[in-house]
Amino acid sequence: MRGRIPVVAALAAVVTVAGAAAQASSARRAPARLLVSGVEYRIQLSRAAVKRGPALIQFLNRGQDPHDLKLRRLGASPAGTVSFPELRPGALVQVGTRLRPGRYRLWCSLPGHDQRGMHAVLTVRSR
Ligand SMILES: [Cu+2]
Repeated sequence: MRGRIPVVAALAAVVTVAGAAAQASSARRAPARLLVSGVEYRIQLSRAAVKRGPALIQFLNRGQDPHDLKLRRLGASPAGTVSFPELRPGALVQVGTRLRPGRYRLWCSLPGHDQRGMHAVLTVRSR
């Protein structure tokens, strides 16, 4: 058993982990939505590009092993990394964040997974 209980939800339900910042501005601007699917050993995005600003990102583990997800703008410091919890197979989590224009790298940080192909790049448009 793990000491930490990840915030996960069944496929039918969604939990927002860190939506406060996104919600504050979503009254002015509807959030971008993105579904990120992880499987051994690939990361698939529902769309290659989203608009800047508030974003709701769902991470779904479609694989047979646990996976997690990290998201960071290219050139940003590690402190700017958005972390999704490690998910069991079939689990889904939703995280609210704000995206600045640029290119973002997404990857699974479990040992060896990034090197085996679990990474992708997302473009965030300025408008
Ligand atoms: Cu993984």
